[in-house]
Amino acid sequence: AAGELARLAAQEAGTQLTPAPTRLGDVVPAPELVRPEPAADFTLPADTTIRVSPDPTALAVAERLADLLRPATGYPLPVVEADHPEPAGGLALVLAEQPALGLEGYQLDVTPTGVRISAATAAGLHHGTQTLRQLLPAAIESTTPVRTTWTLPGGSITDRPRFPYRGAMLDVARHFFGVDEVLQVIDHLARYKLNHLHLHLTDDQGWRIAVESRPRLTTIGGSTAVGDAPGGWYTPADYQRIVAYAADRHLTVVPEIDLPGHTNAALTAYPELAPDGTTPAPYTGTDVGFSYVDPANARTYEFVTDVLEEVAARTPGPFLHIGGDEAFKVKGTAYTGFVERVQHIVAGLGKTVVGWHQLAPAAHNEGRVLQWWGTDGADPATADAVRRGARLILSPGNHAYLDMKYAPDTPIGHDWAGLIDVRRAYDWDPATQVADVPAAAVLGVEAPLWTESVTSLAEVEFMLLPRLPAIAELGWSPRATHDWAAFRARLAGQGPRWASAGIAFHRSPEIPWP
Ligand code: TNX
Repeated sequence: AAGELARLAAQEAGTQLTPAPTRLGDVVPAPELVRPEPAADFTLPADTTIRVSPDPTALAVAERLADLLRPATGYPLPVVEADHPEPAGGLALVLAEQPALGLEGYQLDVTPTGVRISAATAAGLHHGTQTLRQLLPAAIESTTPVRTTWTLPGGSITDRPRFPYRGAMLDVARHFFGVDEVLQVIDHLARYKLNHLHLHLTDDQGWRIAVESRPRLTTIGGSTAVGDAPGGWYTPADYQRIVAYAADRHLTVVPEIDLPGHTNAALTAYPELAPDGTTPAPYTGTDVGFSYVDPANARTYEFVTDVLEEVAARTPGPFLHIGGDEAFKVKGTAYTGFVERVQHIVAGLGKTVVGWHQLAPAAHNEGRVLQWWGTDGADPATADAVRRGARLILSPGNHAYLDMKYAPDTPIGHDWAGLIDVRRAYDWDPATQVADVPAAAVLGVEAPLWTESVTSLAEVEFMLLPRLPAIAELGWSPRATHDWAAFRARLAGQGPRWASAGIAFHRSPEIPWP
């Protein structure tokens, strides 16, 4: 009680007690190699500078780092270019050849003279800055100045990802999320070193991306959402803002145009593509599998080409996702024939096709990627597609689906794939999830958030946190670090960070939150 009184008194006096520094290994996702040096802690002085290699992409990482650290520290943190940046009592971001670190790895050293992050790429530097952020006290996430000592634990981290593709999906079709909300979601992904944002842009309940050659897709198809929720869509400038903001945080946007099913919104706008040519009623319920564009109509392929051409032209990343799920009314060769034509259109636009694993029976197309959302790893059709050359993104419904409820009393979400609390999200291995698929065919992991019942950014955050870091860790950390007891202890340390940032999260009873 006396200690508590002293703490309150100190708070009232406008000072805060010095927090114990975070331990060097307390990072999510777990780094590959951590070597603590207990005598080498470093405290940021108020006149800290960020020295950075003279390269525009490295400079952008330094500016983002300054943006992250300025609000809570209140320090000016000038960014200074230097040919051979050294910490010199502050922070240094060094771009230099380091073959062992690959395309996204980094080396971070905390010594009494400062913090040095080096990497061969700006992406590596960026991931290193996300580690640096987690090594500072949780108050660093505050949006207003906090008076404390900003101490980092001494030692070295050498780190690089296990898988090249680490993503999350946001369904902006069932409920619409505006640009500013998407940008905040991107921030959460970047924290945990994810590098892809998959946007589910079209579905029965709404079409969310403007296509200039087909304006009614958004003016009509974009006006609805689940229930009475407001519609909405991204103009080319909106989409450009999302893509650029993501790129600044080393995330690639993967746009999905879901075909041939999940197309009721498109058919309300262009009924000539409907199998019977009649205009369907707008759909604001949550059933799936009833709508489809007519695979036997030549105009369908003109439509698909027009749409994919514009989306491809506005998307700098390599991937175009064509959906392909739950087209229950397009069966057999009608389905595979449609998919093969669309895969061909995507290839012609210079993009790599991604689709849900229902695409598996269609012929292989150079580079194609299947997103597996099954719950039973015995899936001969997917294994066969992999033998024919497909690569996989793993989104097992019973582990990685962020729209599943945590527990029976979770107020929003589904439970068709089971309840998913943190341990269930964490306890699987992407390399062995689908039988008869070699680990080398696994491109990585993705955590999808479907939004039939998710209506606001606060609800998105509640479903993302704390499960997203579990999926992120499976995608980034070497399997040798996989350990539930250690993970739950490290994850617990993220709670105060989200609290400092004002982010609502699910206080899972599985995690020993401080
Ligand atoms: C299945 S998973 C769907 C979505 C739903 C989701 C709800 C997949 C490729 N399709 O249309 O939103 O279940 O969990």
